[in-house]
Amino acid sequence: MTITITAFEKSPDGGKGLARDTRVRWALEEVGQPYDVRLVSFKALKEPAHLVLHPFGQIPTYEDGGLALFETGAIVFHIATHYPGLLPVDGNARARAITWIFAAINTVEPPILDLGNARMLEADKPWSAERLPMVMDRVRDRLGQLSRHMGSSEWLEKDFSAGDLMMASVLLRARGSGLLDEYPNLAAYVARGEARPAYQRAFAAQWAVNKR
Ligand code: GTB
Repeated sequence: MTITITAFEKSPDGGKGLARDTRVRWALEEVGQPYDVRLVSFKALKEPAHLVLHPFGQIPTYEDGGLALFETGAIVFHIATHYPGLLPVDGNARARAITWIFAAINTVEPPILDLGNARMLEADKPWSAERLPMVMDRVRDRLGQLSRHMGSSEWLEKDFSAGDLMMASVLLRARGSGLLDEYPNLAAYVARGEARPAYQRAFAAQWAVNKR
């Protein structure tokens, strides 16, 4: 049975790879698992056939035989625990890598998402100009902490892991604001992720669907 994921029929980012199917594609490419993609319109996301798979009416979902998953953290964790290549075998190193998956989605992603909303959805509000610097500073707080922690390290732990895949995917969303480039070691870290052949294949696959 081939794994099937869902992705936007037409991603609003026009193929920049920022929609969350890219991180799932990347994980599957890293572990060498072939997959099919079912493209879904915004309308279909909220229809019963999709809501059965994803109660919040979003992409991506992941189906493999009788298993259906949603939430990229859970999907990438599942892929990483099911197939070799994305988590260390040693117990402590494995637990640390898993910790970084959670750190990426629970601690680093929320302020970056808030900034995206502030820039895209709230820009026309009368209070937007007053709020935006505060939202940007919250992102800077997190990026600064991560930047100091990483120093000149290549990856978050010794070897590339699912934790790096999630962290780099989350940080990519901060690039458009210019904030990522304020932290050259983080910008270089993300670029190292993007240079991986598995990421390149994942990006190309979503680009083929969404290019503008
Ligand atoms: N926590 C969930 C997860 O990690 O899986 C969040 C999933 C999610 O937000 N999915 C978005 C979605 O389906 C797509 S990725 N939204 C439709 C809806 O909620 O109705 C978010 C996204 C959208 C657009 C851009 N972009 O244009 O740059 C980037 C990211």
